[in-house]
Amino acid sequence: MAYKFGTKAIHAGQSPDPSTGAIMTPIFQTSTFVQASPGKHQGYAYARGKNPTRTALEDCLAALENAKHALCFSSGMGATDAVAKLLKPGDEVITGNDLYGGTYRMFTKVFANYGIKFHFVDLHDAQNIQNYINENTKLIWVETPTNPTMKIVDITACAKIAKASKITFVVDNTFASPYLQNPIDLGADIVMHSVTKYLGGHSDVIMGALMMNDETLYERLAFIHNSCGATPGPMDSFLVLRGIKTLHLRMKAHCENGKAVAHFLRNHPKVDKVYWPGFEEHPNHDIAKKQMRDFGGMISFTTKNASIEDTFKLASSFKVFSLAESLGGVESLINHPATMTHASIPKADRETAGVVDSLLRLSVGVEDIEDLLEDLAQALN
Ligand code: P1T
Repeated sequence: MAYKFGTKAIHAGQSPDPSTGAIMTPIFQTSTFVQASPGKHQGYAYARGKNPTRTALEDCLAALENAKHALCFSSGMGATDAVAKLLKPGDEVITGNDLYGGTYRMFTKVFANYGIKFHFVDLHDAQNIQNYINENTKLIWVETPTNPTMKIVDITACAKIAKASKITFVVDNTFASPYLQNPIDLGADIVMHSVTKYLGGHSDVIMGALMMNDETLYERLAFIHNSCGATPGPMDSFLVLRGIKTLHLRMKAHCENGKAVAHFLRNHPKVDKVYWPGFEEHPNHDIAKKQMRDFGGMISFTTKNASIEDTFKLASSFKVFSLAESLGGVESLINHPATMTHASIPKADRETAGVVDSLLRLSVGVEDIEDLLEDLAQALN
């Protein structure tokens, strides 16, 4: 039977522990598993490769993204690193020009040194990709909504282009979460998540994940996963399994609060631009409406005539929102992308993507909306 999202979030991959009946998957805090004779074991040999707590989480994550397989990594960057390791010198990658700063840094400062070429392209019109495809193109990497200006990329259109040229197509689905968007259903080959964010949901774990259907791709990535070893421990796997049980409830609240905050900001006299995919005038809003179920709780905004000093002052004047990197937790956060999450991107490239010094990014949490709006009002006053 195909269960709905909330039921999968609570149950997928998990059944009562056969030895005790414990309803929660135990934390298998062990590095190794005893073998009856060499190679004769119950599916688990050494915990870098496989651990039962992690297996339960991987099965749950695969179910949430309507995928056959999932692999969990010790961070989102660990997951991205594994995908990049599918490439070899001479290969080319097409990606967006508005990306999480850490992804940009890994592509330009690590993998470019191994002879891999990256094209950072405006993906407002997915057809733009066509201009950069040649026989060396092996990967298309897309974030949507993008971090931090919430640009929307047409997943179905990218998938068609990728398929026609036999290019592996990856979607970083961190900002949407599987509750709002399922890229594999729209033709993506791999979905990547910073599990640290909405999936974990409680700002207490760093983790990443990849989900996919194709068996060969899964085997190649599972080989890299085990060989290179960026695999998470059982305690973190347990915390995420527990966090995911309320993903659907949290996401509903993030979307509701996000909508209220976005409208509040748009109507505030000191606010200049507001980036939130739910606005009709937001670029590619019609595509967001097609490929997402709601618009989420991530919002960026600029204030009128603000210097960087004014922006720093504003960022530090909140009482409920905390000034911190990261997003997707129950608590509301504010971030200054230009000097925090996106500091590794050269200023000119950053500014082309809209990441100007006066831009602030909000991860709207699930606190009472009246308190969030009051906090915004007092800070902007
Ligand atoms: O932090 P980590 O779990 O390694 O995930 C990296 C990552 C990948 N993709 C996206 C879209 C991300 O936003 C991130 C991490 N981002 C932040 C820490 C941030 O505050 O934007």
